[in-house]
Amino acid sequence: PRPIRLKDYTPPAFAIDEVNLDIELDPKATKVHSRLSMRRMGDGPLRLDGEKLKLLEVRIDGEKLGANRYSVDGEHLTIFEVPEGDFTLETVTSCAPVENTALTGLYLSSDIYCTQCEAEGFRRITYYLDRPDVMSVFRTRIVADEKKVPVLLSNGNPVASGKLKGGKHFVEWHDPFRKPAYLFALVAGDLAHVEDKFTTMSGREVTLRIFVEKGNEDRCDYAMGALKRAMKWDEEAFGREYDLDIFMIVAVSAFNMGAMENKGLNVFNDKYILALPDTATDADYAAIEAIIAHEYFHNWTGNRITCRDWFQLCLKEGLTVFRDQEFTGDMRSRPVKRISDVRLLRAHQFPEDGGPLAHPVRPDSYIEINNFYTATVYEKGAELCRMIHTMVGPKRFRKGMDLYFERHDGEAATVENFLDALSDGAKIDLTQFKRWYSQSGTPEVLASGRYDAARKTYTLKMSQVCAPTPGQPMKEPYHIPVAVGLVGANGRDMKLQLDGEEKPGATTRVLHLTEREGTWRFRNVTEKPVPSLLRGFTAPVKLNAHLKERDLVFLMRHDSDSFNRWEAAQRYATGLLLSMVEARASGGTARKGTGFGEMIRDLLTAKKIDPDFVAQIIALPSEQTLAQMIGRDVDVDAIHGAREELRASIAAQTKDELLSAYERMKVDGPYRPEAEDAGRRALRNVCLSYLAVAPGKDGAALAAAQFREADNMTDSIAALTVLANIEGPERIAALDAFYKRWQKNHLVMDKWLAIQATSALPGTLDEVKRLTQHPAFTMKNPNKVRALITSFASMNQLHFHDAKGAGYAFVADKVLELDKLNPQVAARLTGAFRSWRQFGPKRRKLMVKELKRIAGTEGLSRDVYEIATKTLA
Ligand code: B3K
Ligand code: ZN
Repeated sequence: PRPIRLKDYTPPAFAIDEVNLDIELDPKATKVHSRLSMRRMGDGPLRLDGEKLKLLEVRIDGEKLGANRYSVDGEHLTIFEVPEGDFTLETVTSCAPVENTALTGLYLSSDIYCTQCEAEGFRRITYYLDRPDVMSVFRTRIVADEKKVPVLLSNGNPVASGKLKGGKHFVEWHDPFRKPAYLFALVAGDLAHVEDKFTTMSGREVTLRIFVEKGNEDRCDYAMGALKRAMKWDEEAFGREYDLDIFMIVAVSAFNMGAMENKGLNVFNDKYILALPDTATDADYAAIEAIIAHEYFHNWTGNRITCRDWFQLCLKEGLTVFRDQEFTGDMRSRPVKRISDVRLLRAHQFPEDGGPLAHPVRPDSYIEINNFYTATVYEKGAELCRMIHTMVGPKRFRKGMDLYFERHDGEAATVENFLDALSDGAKIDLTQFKRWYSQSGTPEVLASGRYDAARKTYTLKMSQVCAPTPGQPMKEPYHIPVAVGLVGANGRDMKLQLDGEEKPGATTRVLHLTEREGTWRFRNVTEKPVPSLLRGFTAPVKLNAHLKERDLVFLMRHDSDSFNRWEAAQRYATGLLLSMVEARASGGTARKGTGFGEMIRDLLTAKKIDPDFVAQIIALPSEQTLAQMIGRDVDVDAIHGAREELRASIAAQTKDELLSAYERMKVDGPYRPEAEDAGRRALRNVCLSYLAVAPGKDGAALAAAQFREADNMTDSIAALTVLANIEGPERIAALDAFYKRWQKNHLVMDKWLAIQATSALPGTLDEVKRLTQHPAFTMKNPNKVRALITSFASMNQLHFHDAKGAGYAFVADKVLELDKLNPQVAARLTGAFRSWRQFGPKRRKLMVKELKRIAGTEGLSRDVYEIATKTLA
């Protein structure tokens, strides 16, 4: 397969002014009659994209073309000659939704017809210029059996419907907004719906409908509420109003990712819609709210302004993630949201950026675009928007965004368009900043400070380096905004006065590191401060500030910036854990540190606490995080052992406080998913997980009791997770009871699978293998694959990296099996091998062997081929 390159972009040779689709649904042979009003725009032949289609007829301006006038292969339909002026191209094709296991294009989820067109799925529905810069007005007429398929949905507004002979019926939809084909959607089946209304800021009434499989109507309330909050927030925060008369969401069970922002007809993985207290966890509720918002926000950032080409993906994804993060920050706890976003960035994006699959936020080449819906494009992309927001502040950022919408509404835009609008509207020079979009890798910032007591100055030096990444040996310096505070011995922030400034000002300042090195001198600093750097994580960098342990302890207690308090705690714990890991490897003794336990004790006994934040700060860094910090010759057993040891010693040190917090944090009254109650549950359950490893058997008993008595899924799952990691009859009994109770609920069964796949107990791999044969599992459903196999491969570091390579071999087998069904999901799973260079020679060899086996398999998809070969390179 050949790579596609950004530098080869050329505008389309034809425009499509109108699309008329007539789709007659049938599982084995869906017939699509398409009429495209076309117009020549540039040179070149008319070459339409099409895959897995049976071509039945081609006509131009009504005249049927003989086989000598066109050619077809597996990817294109080329018409040799077309009229000079406007013309109509008609094709009749057929496709087979029931055979579509790749879940891109038109497929069946249970018995529901459903489409996924982003990035290049529309070409599996009909021949088309399937690229985002070809925008058109769509009219879609859907025909199906009235009894079996009563609900027929597409984008826009319904304009006609009626009965047809032979028990069939039709509905016709018209979407007045020009859009690229990737935003097309069709959903049809025997669906139920719930309905609500939203009045927009200009007073228009919009009908809101959520469609679900029958019987699930009572599980949509939270999603509907979240949708209304998102609609209101976008009006207030960005001045963006919804533009059609109806907004629809459909929940389906077979879906390659989280959700899809099709114009007026979002399609969701039902995991992110369906929720009741006894089936969904707090984390599920939070994810539902965030994803509903994300897809809704795409209506402006993605749909009204779309991408010129797929290299510009971050234009809609990074920006929309930034918007949904801000939304959640407003709806819930802002500091906790920031902490969890940075956790996510470090867990997924940093390793990507430091490994063989590193690519810029705007990639310059790809083999399979679906492989580029990555943490880099999404999460780092969001960080880039956030940095601009940090540098200009909310008011100017809004001005920049207003200008972006004003200039590019209705267009397919580029990253340059976005940066120009922001730079003009928010009045900031982004010339150097733009490097963030084209250079891959995570910059490292080194900082050191010196206090001069005689002069009362504090001098801060910072420098930046960025290690080479694939294809990029050298990097130009980045424009890095670093928010800085200086904390006095009393724990208070000092007012900051930089050299050359008349008087002291704010206590947090954003410094701009734009060269390889920079120096800042603060004046009138009356005592030696502890620096609090990169407050709020103002840039996606790795900061090394050489802070002493006692400074970390000080910051974790006193920093006014919540993010940096959490950060200091994480660094402290990480330092301790790394020394323990090393001690295990060298047979030496580890540094002893009780500071973390003391902090936990203080936090848990403080008068006023924010439970959600405390839950974050007292949790230890994950095994994966530690592996990343170590970076080479990683010993997964030593990491696991050290982390368990520290966990147990903290638990022993603070058992009484943990127990009393566990009691105090109990939430009374009926379950409410709101952040306040969720925070209490989160803290209570972190306490439970520590107590489980405290001396004595109380922890296990508490977990067993909580498991029996829980009236909500959050508490039930937390208890079951603890039990699943303790060998014995209670474990089996709990897993069985859970299974018996929830076997009919496929989403809850996913949790049951994932808990077993992530257990640290020996024998987990065999259990996972057994579970692949269990009725609750199928390779055909991506949620099941992710719950069982991806969880094992990417969240069970201990067992995936089994010393003999059994974990690798199992996952590689599954990759190959899955690739035949669903290349996109198989390619994701292949990513589990990406950090092979971090491990010792034995494991490296075993991983490379599996990667080579994958890469060398005949008939491999483009998706898996690209990931496997790039990972090896
Ligand atoms: N835009 C979709 C992702 C499509 C992925 C295609 N492989 C969902 C989202 O980001 O909102
Ligand atoms: Zn998105």
